[in-house]
Amino acid sequence: MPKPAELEARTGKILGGWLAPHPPHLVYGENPVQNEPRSRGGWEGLRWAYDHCRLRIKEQRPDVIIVHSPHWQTVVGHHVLAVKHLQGLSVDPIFPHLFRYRFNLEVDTELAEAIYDESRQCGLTAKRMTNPNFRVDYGTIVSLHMMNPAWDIPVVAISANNSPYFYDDDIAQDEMTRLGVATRAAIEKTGRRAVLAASNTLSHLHFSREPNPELPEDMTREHVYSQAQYEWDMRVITLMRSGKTKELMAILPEFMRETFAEVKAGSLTWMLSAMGFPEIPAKFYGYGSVIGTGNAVMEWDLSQQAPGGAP
Ligand code: 2X7
Ligand code: FE2
Repeated sequence: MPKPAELEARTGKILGGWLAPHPPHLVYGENPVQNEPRSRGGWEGLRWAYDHCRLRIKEQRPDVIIVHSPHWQTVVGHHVLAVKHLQGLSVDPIFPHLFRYRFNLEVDTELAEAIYDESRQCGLTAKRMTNPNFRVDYGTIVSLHMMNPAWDIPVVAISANNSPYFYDDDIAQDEMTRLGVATRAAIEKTGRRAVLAASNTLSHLHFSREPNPELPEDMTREHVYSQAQYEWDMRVITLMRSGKTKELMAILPEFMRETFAEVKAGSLTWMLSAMGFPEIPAKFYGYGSVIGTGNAVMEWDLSQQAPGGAP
């Protein structure tokens, strides 16, 4: 019979979740060795907001970071990265002059397999991504790099199934809710201490041209797309900051319609569902526009909760 302490040690747990936006501009502004283009900086308000996440990850030392990315779009089912080691060059198709990143990452394949199994048990169409030459999308890489630039913690990446763009919001977000439940079950069964990342921008209308092609990081030209988009972002962030998760979920469809919010891809819904839609205030670390879009770095800290969810 395992002792209670051993059982406790084996019970997985979600330590927290992050709204972790992925404009490639953030990595470009950081000038890491992995990214070829060089910059003079830029978007510091958002980049430095990620310092809080880096610190938390150093303190918490999770076993794994799990990210759901809108830029790994899959038409049939929810795919899970299930190759132990992946490396290659990832290029942003819209901003190749800002993002050409040499990635080199370790995947927690046991957890990936468990997410796949649990997803199927939840009635979802799911697939393991086992191509060893797979080119990881920039959304996954930017969020993970900004959260943990040392890349010394294994990761799992989950695709954004395109259902939100084919079906009514209710049906599609229900898929993401079930994916969240499956993810949580997999974490608990494999005994992982996991941090989650919803790789999402908020309001998503953006300038159709770079304001200064000579200097993309020209911060005199960066601003919110419109007052209306900004006010929507603040409304949504206010609900997150006050722990009004039910109200947040209720206005998401309108938010998506009014601002083309990238949360439509399902990453935020997946993450909140995995965390049991916690009615706790999310911590706000920074907001900034990138080519007009609205982005916030925020944390739902569950580290004080017992395994199973109760605080
Ligand atoms: O993918 C993105 C994004 N979500 C927001 C802003 C700029 C570029 O890429
Ligand atoms: Fe995006």
